[in-house]
Parts: sequence; C-alpha cells; structure tokens
Amino acid sequence: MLKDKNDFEEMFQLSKINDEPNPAHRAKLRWQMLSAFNKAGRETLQSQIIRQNIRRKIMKSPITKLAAAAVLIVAVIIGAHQLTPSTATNEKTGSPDPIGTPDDKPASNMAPVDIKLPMPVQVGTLEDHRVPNLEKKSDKPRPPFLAPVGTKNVALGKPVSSSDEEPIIGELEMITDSDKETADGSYVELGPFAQHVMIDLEALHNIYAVVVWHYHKQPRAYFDVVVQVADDPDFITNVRTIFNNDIDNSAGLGVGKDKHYGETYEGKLIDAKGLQARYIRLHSAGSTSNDMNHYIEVEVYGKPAAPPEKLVPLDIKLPEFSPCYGLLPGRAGQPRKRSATTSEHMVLKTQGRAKRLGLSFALFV
Ligand SMILES: [Ca+2]
Ligand SMILES: [Ca+2]
Repeated sequence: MLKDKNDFEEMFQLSKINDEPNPAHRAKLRWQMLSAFNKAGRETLQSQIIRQNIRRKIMKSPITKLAAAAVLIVAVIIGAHQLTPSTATNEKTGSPDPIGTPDDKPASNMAPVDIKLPMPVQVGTLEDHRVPNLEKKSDKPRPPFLAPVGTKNVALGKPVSSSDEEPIIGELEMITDSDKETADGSYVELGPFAQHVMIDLEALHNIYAVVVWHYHKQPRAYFDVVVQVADDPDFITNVRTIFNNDIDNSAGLGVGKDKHYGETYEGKLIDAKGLQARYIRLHSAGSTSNDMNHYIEVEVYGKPAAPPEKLVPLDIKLPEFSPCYGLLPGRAGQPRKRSATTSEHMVLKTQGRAKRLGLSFALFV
C-alpha cells in the first residue's frame, strides 16, 4: 500500500515518461494490465508483488501522469482487496484447506448409519394451518447420520408394550419387525388421544438415534410427539427426553421446543447423542388427519453398553498387629510426638531416665 501522496509525486518525478497521449500506447497498456491481472489471478501472487509488477509495466509505457496515477490507484485498491490470495489457509499449517472440507472431520471410528428406507408413496404436501411451529419440509434427502462403527438397529424384534395393549389395527410387534411400508398390513393403529408405545432393548445400550415412522402414506403431522429414554420400564429412574414437540405441555411431560414435522418415508430421525438406556417410550396424541395414533416402525440405532466394571474389595496387605513398647533414639529434650495412650503413665519414669541418657522415649505399635 502506498503510504502517502508524496510517494506518488516522487515516483513520477523520477520517472522519465512521455506525457503525450497516444492511443496505441493506451491499447498496449490495457493489454499489459489485463495480462498482469490474469497472471496474478492464476498464480495467486502476493498482492505486493502484483502491485510492483503492474507499476513496472506502467512505468515502461509512455502515458500521461494522470492515467498512470489512476492505474496505480486502481491496482493498489484491487491488489489490497481482491488480489490478495483468496484461498483459505490453515492457520496452523499455512497450507490451503481443501474446498468443502469441514473443520470437524468425522473421527475415524464413525460411520454413516445404514438406514433402510421404505418406498416413498406420499403425494402432496402438508398444508395444515392448524400446525404451529411446523418444520419446513426439505426437498433434499436426509444427510447421512454418523455413529460409531458397529451401530445398528438394536430395536429389531425387541418387545413392544403400549398404553393401548390391544391396538385397533395390527399388533404391537409390527412396530419392531423392520417392515416400514405403508400397506394395510404394515401399520398399527392405537386408540385416540394421548397414547404411547415402549420398546425394551432388553439391556443397557448406547443410543445414537431413534427413527420413527408413524404413518407416511399421507402428508400429516402428529401432535405431542415426545420420545424419552429411561433405565426402568415405569420411567421413574434416569428419564431423559430426546424429542418433545408438545409446545403447550398437554401431555404433562414438559414443554417441548422441537418442531412439528410432516411424516415422510425417511421417518423422523432423532439424535439421541449416545445416551445410555434400556427403555424407549414414544408418545403422541393424534395427528392432523385424525385422533388415532399410528406406528409403522421404530428403529433404535445403538450399541450394547459396556458392562459396568465389577467392584472388588482391595487386597491391602497389613502388617501383623503386634503392639510393643520400646525406646527410639532421638535428641535429648525433644521426645517424638505421639498420641496419648493409656499406657503413657506406665512409661513416664522410663522416659525420664531415657532423657537423662540422651534418648527420647516413644510409644510405638
Ligand atoms: Ca413395522
Ligand atoms: Ca400439546
């Protein structure tokens, strides 16, 4: 960057340039400038070098002082603001970052979860103005969900119970049978209003994601969708909520901040962040279509939790218990500190003698 206008003036004074206008020279200068800029763009030269190159080329060309000054100003401005290397560089290594590579690269032990999707059959979009806080439907496929290698659907075939043990349509075991299609024999219809289903993973698991398909044949949104995990089937111990769109707490499980969403063939993926639990409950209270509650499939992606380490008593070797009394050498007049004992009175006389002999007396065990 040129520091002040004196630089300009001094530079031009020293330059022996012809200030007669010449169209041919102007055209040549234009070509040289474009060439310099193109070259700078390709090679990502440092802005200072570019400015010097341009200035040298200009100074070789006979042109008016005004034109040269204007070109220099433009070059300086562009050089400072646009021709500086635009490639992002790594602050630590100084090398360019690859395009599109996020900083938070997945750890090597993470892999995309393989979620088998059913056939998309839905037609139309959910346009129900009764649904507040409705999530905007994405027109792109869901991005891969990363979880530790070995994560799989641990809910497959696991027992399902429900607040409605006798569904109106279907059987509860259909919720974990891996069939996610929308055929008449593929969904379960529970009673109206607030209902829930519960899956017992039969052991403690690290849960990374829960994917739920209520009913994706039509565009609809279910109300009061709350998903919780717990350590016990009564949901008393260590209850944690991983999804809640009950914005008015009508289900009594707390005010939810998650959005209502339209059912799709991709199901609703809920990030469980590796929480440890054995039981999962999914609540709902009817949908935009009717008061009934439906489930086609629930998948729980996780891994068995490592068994807790057994606690064993420490084997501490103790010295034999053999109380005895004796004399310990020490400096005269500074008997070793000791706790008062009932035996103390028995040795006072001895201590007195020991002191006179240059020894201190201590009780030790
Ligand atoms: Ca099913
Ligand atoms: Ca509600």
